[in-house]
Amino acid sequence: MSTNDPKNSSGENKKDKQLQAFRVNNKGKKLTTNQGLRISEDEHSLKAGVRGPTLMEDFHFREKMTHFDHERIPERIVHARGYAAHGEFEVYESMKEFTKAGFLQDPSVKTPVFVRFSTVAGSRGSGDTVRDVRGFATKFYTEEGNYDLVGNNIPVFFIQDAIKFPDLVHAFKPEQHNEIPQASTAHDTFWDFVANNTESAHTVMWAMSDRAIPRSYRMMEGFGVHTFRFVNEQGQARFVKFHWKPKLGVHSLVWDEAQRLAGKNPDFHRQDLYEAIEKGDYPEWELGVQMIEEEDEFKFNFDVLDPTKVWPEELVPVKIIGKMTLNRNPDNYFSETEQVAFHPGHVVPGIDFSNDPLLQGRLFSYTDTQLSRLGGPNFHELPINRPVCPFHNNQRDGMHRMTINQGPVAYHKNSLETNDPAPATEEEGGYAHYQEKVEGRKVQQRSDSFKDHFSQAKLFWNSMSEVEKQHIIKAFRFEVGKVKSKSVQQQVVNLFSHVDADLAEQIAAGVGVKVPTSAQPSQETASSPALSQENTIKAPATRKVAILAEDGFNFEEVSGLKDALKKAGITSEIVSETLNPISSSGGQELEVDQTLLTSDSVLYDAVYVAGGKDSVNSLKAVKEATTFVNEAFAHFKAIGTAGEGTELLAAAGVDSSAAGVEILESRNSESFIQAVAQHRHWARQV
Ligand code: HDE
Repeated sequence: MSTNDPKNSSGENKKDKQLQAFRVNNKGKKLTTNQGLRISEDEHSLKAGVRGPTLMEDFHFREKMTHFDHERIPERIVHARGYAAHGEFEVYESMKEFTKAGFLQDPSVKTPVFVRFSTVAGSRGSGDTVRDVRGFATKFYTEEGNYDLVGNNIPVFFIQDAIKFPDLVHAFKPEQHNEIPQASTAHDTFWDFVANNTESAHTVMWAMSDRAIPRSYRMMEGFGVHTFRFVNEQGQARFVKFHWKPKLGVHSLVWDEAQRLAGKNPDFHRQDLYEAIEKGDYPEWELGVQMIEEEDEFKFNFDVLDPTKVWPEELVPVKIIGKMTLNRNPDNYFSETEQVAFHPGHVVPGIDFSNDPLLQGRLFSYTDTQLSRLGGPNFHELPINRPVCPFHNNQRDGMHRMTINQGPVAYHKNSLETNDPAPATEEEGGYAHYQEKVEGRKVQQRSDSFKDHFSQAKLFWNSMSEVEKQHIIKAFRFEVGKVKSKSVQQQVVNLFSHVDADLAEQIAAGVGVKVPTSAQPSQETASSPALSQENTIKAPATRKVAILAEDGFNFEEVSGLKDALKKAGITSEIVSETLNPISSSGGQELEVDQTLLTSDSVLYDAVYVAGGKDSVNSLKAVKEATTFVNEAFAHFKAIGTAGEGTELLAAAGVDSSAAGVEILESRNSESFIQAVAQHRHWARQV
């Protein structure tokens, strides 16, 4: 039994309780300086005469301004734009057979978590819906210390060795000379990197797929990417990969919509997460693990240490072991979301590393970067970063030290404090690194087993539905089409001609270069159905529908629909020309939530046009209303209407017989709800 009892079945969220000690509420309080002195004047600085100069003596002015002058810290070098939430994790059944990790033993224990989602390339103020990998970093506040699972929403990475990370990031960030473009890989340096670093081919396929434009953080998978190790009480180890599977399924935007959203609402993803949690629609993910026995290390046609490879789920099944629920928004963005510091090296007994060279390099980078970002070595004492178990060691002093360590001794070994704090034995919960046998010459080389860069890029391509393939081709044509160098465009096509002939031809045709005659595409014929989003969960819950209505709408129809949507877990908003309440043909009033100017079809999953002659006639006269419906149709969204509403559809150029366009008979909203649940109606595309 460890000294830190892993059981926390009292039901209280220890992290929440710990944070409570740091929360400050100004309600009903008098204004003071940081020294606690009450302030009598906060509008006028101290001056020599009403029109005279400000006096240095005004300590309140000086303190207020000095603090303001230093209120910014460096943004993260990557993953600068992010958003986070608190929650809990519970394991379904004891994982004792595989790992001794305390938080994976007892289903009655709820482990507090803090999860930060992010984009990678953009700076802190950039848009949410850009084409990019998303970060998915989870801090588990376990009783044995913090465990960080610092993952992404794409299961593979662009490079195989950490030494190349600065090069990769320099290539995808805005270009050196003019800091353009922001939060986008559609430029020369990124594609020059890709073309000349073939190991990136597989991950680039993912980045050009719909995975890189998620509908919501709540609808993304998460992956630990690297291979880690589970180690049990007996010291037996297995290779493990981690997966987060969203209960709402994996869904994406379409590219045109994503670009419009970046202007209409750059906070689209953070607002979606914030509002879902405020409403009580707590997002959930199941934690899954893929495990490979140590003796099977060389049994596969990929190297288990290679971070550019997936372990196809059909070969190595994902065992679902627990569930995470995000149920509380942070109190303060800066204190929590900005100051949280993740590190893939924050592990607990029972979880260990593999020799993946990308992971090994990350183990250095994360503490190092916090030193400049958070200003010194004591960032672990910030409330959001503190473990919920006590911590004791001989590390002292440094910028912003907050603990007061008692006694004269800060060294080991000592006799004055009988060697305290003393290392714990493994039985007492002391972390012991897995004793993997390693022998070798010091070399700067890549293993031959890492050199197949195309088979899994082809596997991914083979696994896509026709629609997903079309999206990938378009994404390549967009991104590579923005590249100015013809030579780089040609090199990109040369590279992807090693993946698939049709893909290479389609990119080449789009960007006006030729496919090399010597191209030899990968011969991989396998596919992995788990990789296609077409096979995901489809459900109506937490979707958002706009109901377009004006004076003269049909009250029974709209109120019946609203009730039915609510029952299905769908939020609806009335969108009208102004914010004045609207009255139905029978004289009943209804509050309006948004106007045709403050909202837009890209902010909703589906649109419904209310019936009622006068209402439809008014809507037909407003350009924003027809655009609303037309765009929803172009973005493959469900569209519903009844009665005269079909006239607005016709005015918007919408084919009423197309997939996902539901003309409701006798007020039965079920078919519309089912159409919303489908997420998008790709039959319109093919
Ligand atoms: Fe990171 N990464 N990374 N990364 N990463 C950072 O740490 C780094 C990699 C990931 O919400 C930085 O605190 C190197 C893979 C996430 O706060 C930095 C390498 C994966 C976040 C860093 C990688 C990730 C980061 C920047 C290659 C998925 C945001 C600020 C060896 C498994 C965490 C910071 C948050 C952040 C380094 C590759 C995920 C510079 C050197 C692979 C989710 O330390």
